[in-house]
Amino acid sequence: LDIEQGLRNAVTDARLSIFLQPKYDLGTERVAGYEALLRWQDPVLGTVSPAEFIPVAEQTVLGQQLDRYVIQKVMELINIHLPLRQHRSAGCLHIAINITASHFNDPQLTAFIEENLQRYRVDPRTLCLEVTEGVLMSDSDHVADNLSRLRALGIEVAIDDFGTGYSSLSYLKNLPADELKIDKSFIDDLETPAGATLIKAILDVARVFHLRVVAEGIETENQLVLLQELGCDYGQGYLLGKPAPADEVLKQFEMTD
Ligand code: G
Ligand code: G
Ligand code: MN
Ligand code: NA
Repeated sequence: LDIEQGLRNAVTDARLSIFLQPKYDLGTERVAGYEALLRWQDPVLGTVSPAEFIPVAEQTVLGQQLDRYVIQKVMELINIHLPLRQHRSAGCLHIAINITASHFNDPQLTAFIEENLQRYRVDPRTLCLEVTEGVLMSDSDHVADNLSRLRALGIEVAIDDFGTGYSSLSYLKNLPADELKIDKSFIDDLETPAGATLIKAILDVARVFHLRVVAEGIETENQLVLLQELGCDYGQGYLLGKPAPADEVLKQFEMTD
């Protein structure tokens, strides 16, 4: 049984689940939103990490199916668990979804998202789509069209794994994005002088281009304090919260309505 066949079965047998990891506002130390992370529990293969199966899926039509599965599931979760007032006004909880690079080239992506926004009565401002640098640098018309239509709806776009791709700083100018997520590898180096300087430089550049910054993979108290001192907007990482099953995470919001 290989990953591809296993994944095909998983999609049809609903053995995939959505976990959510909190994103904290480092100024207020409050949860600003969550990132949806796919988990696959297979009876034969055990727990398979998306780091293993996303690259395999991306080679086939499964990549698109997985993205659509996550998009639909997340909207359903918001519909079920988040009180409407939580996703009616800007500045409320954001839920981020990772979108595979190839899927952004799908001319039907925006229409699919719009259908689900309507079906599940989700305010588009609740959603953020995470894409890698390569997507935003693509010269495909479909990519540009999806990006501008999605952002016109009020959906935010975040650049995931920032710093690990092309990273020519000139491309940040006029970039159709709202947020930049600094890859964990840079946060790991934060306690070295060169590492701290690099983060400072990224924060400066982001400010010039009006991009909010998220530090990924914060694992120690010292990293957190340093990032707060540098004025980094948001943070994610095991220190602040590990990914947990979406239903468990979102239960708290139902209660407060
Ligand atoms: O959650 P974890 O650290 O195991 O994720 C590993 C990788 O898989 C990360 O690069 C993450 O962005 C990616 N990933 C997790 N969930 C999804 C998803 O729902 N869709 C896509 N396209 N990638 C995901
Ligand atoms: O590529 P992307 O940034 O979407 O991947 C996020 C991945 O990083 C997820 O698989 C998530 O489980 C993982 N992750 C989140 N926080 C931490 C952390 O503090 N340490 C480590 N090692 N992984 C983390
Ligand atoms: Mn991500
Ligand atoms: Na990332």
